Amino acid sequence: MDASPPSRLAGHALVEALVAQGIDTAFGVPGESFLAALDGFHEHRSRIRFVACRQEGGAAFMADAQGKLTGRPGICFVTRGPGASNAAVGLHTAFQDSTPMVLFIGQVASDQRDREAFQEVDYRQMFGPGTLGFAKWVAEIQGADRVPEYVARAFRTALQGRPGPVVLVLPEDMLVTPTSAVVLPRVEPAVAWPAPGALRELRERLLSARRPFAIVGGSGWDASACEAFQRFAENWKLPVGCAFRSQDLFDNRHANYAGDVGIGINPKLAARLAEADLVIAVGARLGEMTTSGYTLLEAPRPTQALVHVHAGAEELGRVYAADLVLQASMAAAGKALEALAAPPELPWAAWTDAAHADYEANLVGAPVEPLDMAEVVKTIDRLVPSDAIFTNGAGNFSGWLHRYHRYAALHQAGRTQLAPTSGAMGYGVPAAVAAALLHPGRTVVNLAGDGDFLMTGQELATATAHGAGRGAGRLVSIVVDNGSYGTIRMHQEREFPGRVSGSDLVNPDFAALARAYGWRAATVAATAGFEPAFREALGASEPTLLHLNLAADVITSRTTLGAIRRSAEQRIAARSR
Ligand SMILES: Cc1ncc(C[n+]2csc(CCOP(=O)(O)OP(=O)(O)O)c2C)c(N)n1
Repeated sequence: MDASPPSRLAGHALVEALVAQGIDTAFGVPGESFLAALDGFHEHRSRIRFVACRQEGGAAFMADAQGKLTGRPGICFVTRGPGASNAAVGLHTAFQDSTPMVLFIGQVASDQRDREAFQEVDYRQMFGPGTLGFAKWVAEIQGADRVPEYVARAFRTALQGRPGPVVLVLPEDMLVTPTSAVVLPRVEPAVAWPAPGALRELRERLLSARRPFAIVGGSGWDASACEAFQRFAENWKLPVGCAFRSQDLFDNRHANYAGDVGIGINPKLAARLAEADLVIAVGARLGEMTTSGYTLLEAPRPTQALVHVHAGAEELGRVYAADLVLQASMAAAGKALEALAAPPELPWAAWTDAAHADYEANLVGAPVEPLDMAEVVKTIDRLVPSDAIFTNGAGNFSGWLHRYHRYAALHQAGRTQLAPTSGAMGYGVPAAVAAALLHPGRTVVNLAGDGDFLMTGQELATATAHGAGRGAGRLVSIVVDNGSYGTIRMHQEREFPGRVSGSDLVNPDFAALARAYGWRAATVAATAGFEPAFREALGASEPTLLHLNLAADVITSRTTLGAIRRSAEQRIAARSR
């Protein structure tokens, strides 16, 4: 038995418990509701740092990025009602992305509960698992002596099965109560292995397939799992597509890579997937964005035979009536799949080669003047180290990154893509700041829209305050300014052509704004100006914002607003004839 530590405040024990779980960084915005926990961070400051952010939405996005980068739960501390409300966006993002996270929320003292005391909210109602959108588990720590128990369970719940966020509520009086409770050891999630019978059946299905296709996605991957999955794909010469915003789970330069199965999918890839006779989805939830609104794989019963491999039993059969389900953690899935013996000749070799050729061909787009976003992304790709981390929030601008950037795989470089499958605007800046703080030696590039950027742009101040982007690595945020909530404008032009409503933006001078936060900055209006500006950013020892002016008409990497409007007008005219 461990000897009991001397009595200390529960807030201190809480921070000790985080250290025991291997956490060295927590993000948050302070509140008077958890002063004793903040004091715990002070007490243990040589082992764990508290990164104070400028808005809880930014802090929660940073914790999500931490969860994605480390594979351990990201940690976020916020105060009662207002703080928790702001943090909700990060919680929702972590839920949809299956990112392990623990959000700690300060709560009113126990003897004030249920009076609608100052900032009081019932978080079990607000975020409870019943909402199916915010948290896997919401609990209030019931007494100082039980801090270790709740923290360990929170970590296990966040990591095990389908990973996700957990909320732990901290009554103020609990945090200031002394306790001698011993913290519990580091939690390692249970590993689920696929059943041998199911693996045999998967092999038989592969042997009788003619046009198989593998989709990799979701969370819970580590380097060895990714490597093992790659060997499985090589052994069986499978074309591999990455689920929406999971593009770093497979080497984008690999001969089996077929492209990303997400928004703005390569039409040839969509056609190939529709033609496949067997889809093997590993780790992906197969959400709306990956399935093009449940059409590429028709819900609930796809036309293709479907093998679904997922760590969470509750995900298997939830949307798709798959032909075969395998419940497995990604590490175990990788090992089991790579051990499946493949025949020497596979009838679909040409199909896989063609899939990769389609991907390569999709890297070439029509040139655009004066600013060609494809060239911008390719320039970045050429100049940054292969382990550079790319972050983005939501908006059409991200389509250029997803189409033209060739992500390195997790097993080659660690995670290189931080992007919200929830489509949360504002994710990219905080994720980039978190990545730069957690990996000071790696280069971090954020691509943001003008709308997207200003949702959380205040976190440039957090970067400055905590020295992000001042190590060996570089931190660059690129704002694609088209004076518009362009994505919404695009949908408007398609549905209500010519009737712009609520989607025009009047922007600040982004370069001046960045300088005010202590960043370097430059504005680029034409393709030729980008490379020198980006090279300068890579040479600088401070973070840099590059402000790019893009005509609103250049709405995606495939079409223009004008073309969308014209085809909508023709459609409407044809209907009224
Ligand atoms: C937090 C949040 N609010 C609203 C939306 C709806 N939405 C999706 S894309 C978009 C516009 C994005 O604009 P911008 O960042 O300028 O990028 P663009 O589409 O112009 O490239 C909006 C408002 C969202 N996804 N997330």
